[in-house]
Amino acid sequence: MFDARQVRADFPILQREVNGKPLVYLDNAATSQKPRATIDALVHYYERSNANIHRGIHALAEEATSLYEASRQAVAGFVGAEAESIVFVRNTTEAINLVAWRWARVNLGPGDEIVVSEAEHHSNLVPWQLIARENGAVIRAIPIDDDGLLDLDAARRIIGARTRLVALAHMSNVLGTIHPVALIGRWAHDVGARVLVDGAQSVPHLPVDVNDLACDFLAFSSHKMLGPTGVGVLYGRPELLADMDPLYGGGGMIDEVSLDHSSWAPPPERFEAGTPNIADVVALGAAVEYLNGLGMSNVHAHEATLTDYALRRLSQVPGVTIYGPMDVSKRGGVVSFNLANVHPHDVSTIVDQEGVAIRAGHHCCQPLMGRLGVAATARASFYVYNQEEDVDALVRALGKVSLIFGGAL
Ligand code: C6P
Repeated sequence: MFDARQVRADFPILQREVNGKPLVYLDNAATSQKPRATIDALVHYYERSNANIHRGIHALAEEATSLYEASRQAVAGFVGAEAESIVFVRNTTEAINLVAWRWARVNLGPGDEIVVSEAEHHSNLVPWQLIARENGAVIRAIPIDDDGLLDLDAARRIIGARTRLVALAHMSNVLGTIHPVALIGRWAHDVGARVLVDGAQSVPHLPVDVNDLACDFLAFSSHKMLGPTGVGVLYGRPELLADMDPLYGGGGMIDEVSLDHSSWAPPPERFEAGTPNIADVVALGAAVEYLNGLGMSNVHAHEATLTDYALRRLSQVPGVTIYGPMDVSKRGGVVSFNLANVHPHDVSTIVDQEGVAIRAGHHCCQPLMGRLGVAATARASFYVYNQEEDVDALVRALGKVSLIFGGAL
């Protein structure tokens, strides 16, 4: 197990103050902070190796190309995949949209069903709605129960002969629930459907292997896993990617072009038209190495311990409602809560004055908010550099909320 205090020292931003208080960063589900290793890789790339890739044959171009492709190898290894099945895009949202427009739009017709859950992020719902409008597909949602777990009996009933795609978040960005995507994926495969896993919240925090999940597509974002913004990853089963047309046309994605016809390069280049985000992809490779150094099982274990502590401490706050399962074996390090009669934006603003950064809002999950019967929640989310004292700082800051709102709680 690593020492979170030592890890914290690797993150320059965590040494700063906010509102005159030491920064306590608990908004990791939105984006993580970056270790010196990621920042150095970015700076080093621009200072030493900057050139366009897959084009020139001068030394610098070849160096930049091999750094970019080494990062693809590292990312592939991180999720148990081959490099050819890793496509670099901008973020999880773009990865899911790529599958929507170039797989679902082509392969689904009227009445074909796309199964999601009630707890999906808009990025794993709105793209399917757009596609359904085009091709008449139907979206069905697996409900969640009062503990924030997927209703597996309902899932069993909903997944059937009409199901062509099951698209599920591996871990909820609101409830923290880790969904049994491998099990549900097997049910989907049994009826001949494809499986897309939204790994935006799981890949940064748990060991994830596409072979164990047996998924057809996996989407995740660099910026939530210690890497830079502007890079997302789509893993796709090689035979599925090979069957898909590109989303964008241009340089770098073709085999041959004439004035009236073009043929495509094989994946992954087929899906990476134009000059990609080379520097940020290279720095993502450094972030992946950093996480490998910590060990993903250790990352998960650290967050489970911290989440258990947070659930116990937060439960003692007067007027609190915590959403999602209380059993840490069923969840990751995301804890949503509300204080009675206080808007979560007020909670967030007041704790921010104490240097504690949390998120408040609907977290891009409006259908889930409807299911929970709230407009918004406050949310604390943890990562490798957080410690029990960060939870203590949050609980102390919530005490200030109680003082200000006094009788309302
Ligand atoms: N959730 C949060 O604060 P992008 O923005 O494309 O990198 O990731 C989208 C996304 C998709 N799925 C899940 C489960 C997510 O949590 C997110 C991003 C952030 O919860 C920003 S809304």
